[in-house]
Amino acid sequence: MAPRSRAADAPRGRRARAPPAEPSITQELLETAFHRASLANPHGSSKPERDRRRAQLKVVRASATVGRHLRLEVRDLRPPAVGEFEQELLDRAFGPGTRERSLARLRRAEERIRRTATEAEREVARAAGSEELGVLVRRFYGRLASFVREVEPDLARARAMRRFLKERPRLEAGAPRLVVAGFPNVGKSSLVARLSSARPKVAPYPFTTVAIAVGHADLGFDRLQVVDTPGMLGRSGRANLAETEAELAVSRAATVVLFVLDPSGSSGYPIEEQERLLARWREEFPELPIVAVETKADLARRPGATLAVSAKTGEGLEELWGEIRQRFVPRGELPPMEIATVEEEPPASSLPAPRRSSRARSPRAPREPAA
Ligand SMILES: Nc1nc2c(ncn2[C@@H]2O[C@H](COP(=O)(O)OP(=O)(O)OP(=O)(O)O)[C@@H](O)[C@H]2O)c(=O)[nH]1
Ligand SMILES: [Mg+2]
Repeated sequence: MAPRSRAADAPRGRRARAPPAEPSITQELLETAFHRASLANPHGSSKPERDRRRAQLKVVRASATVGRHLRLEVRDLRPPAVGEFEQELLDRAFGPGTRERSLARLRRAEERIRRTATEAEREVARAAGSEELGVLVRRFYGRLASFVREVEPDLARARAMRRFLKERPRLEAGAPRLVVAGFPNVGKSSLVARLSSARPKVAPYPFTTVAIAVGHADLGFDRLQVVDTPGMLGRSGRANLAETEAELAVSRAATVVLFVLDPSGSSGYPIEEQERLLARWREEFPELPIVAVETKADLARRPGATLAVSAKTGEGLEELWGEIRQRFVPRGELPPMEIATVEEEPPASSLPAPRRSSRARSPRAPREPAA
């Protein structure tokens, strides 16, 4: 006997609504689930036996399809894909706790679907005949549809979050990271292009870089992730998403920070302001190794600058690379001891609060992102 059409089993309310221009996530998902279920074509010696088996298969397939899709929708929103950096970035972009709440609601929906399917299977096993089987399957489909509709906003949020993360390179968990940071327009991306395989956009205006980008360099014993960041201004409570992303890359993702200073004035930001921000980072993250470098040495060079480079001419880059390399040690090797220095009181902070876990880490050992 030919399988019943999915239209016959689909919840009745659905067909009465005017179809939207684009199918919603719920619609898409339910269509797929009901379609898969409608393909059930069981063997059996008698028609009643086949009808019962078909009803069982419909329940099992529809619920399994929905369950699998719900899991797929959240697969990249959990560790290891989401580390400390990504988690805080999502909090900032979508609201604190949004990811966790949506994941919890989707997990609950999946559990309810599983329980309801088990109940429906039991009822199908006890059903008296074809008519009752039809009623049971339709009722189960109706419940399934309402569970999925309830979490439609969470599904939409999960997709938006996945898209947001997809637009950014994935930071390799556990591998060393050099985060290149500083004020806007100071030459960060130009240096990243010189130091790594990345070829970020370079332009003579601030906020050319609006999200992190990653290139790679060879440390000899490990592959170094070189992270380009948007410019940051250290603005208390007024930072835009790009600035916040840069601050989080420094505070949550960096093994070592390369803080780029532009003394030439061509960036539009006074060197004193840049130095103040550097001093605050050092004060608030005393265990985070920060290498300060002055760039655009072909335009201006301050007397006494210890590390001065030019991304344009290549001057000083070898020395800089040597300075960077010695901050990294092979994984598992103990870092050399450092003597602590006392610094003056910083102004009230606008930087992300340091994490206890990052303070506890060795200053030179590659830092692992939180699972
Ligand atoms: N003369 C000279 N110009 C440089 C040097 N490094 C960068 N520039 C110029 O400075 C401008 C800004 O360079 P970027 O590398 O885009 O600076 P950025 O810090 O990444 O800028 P944002 O992404 O906007 O924060 C560009 O016009 C570069 O060509 C340098 O060493 N010498
Ligand atoms: Mg840039």
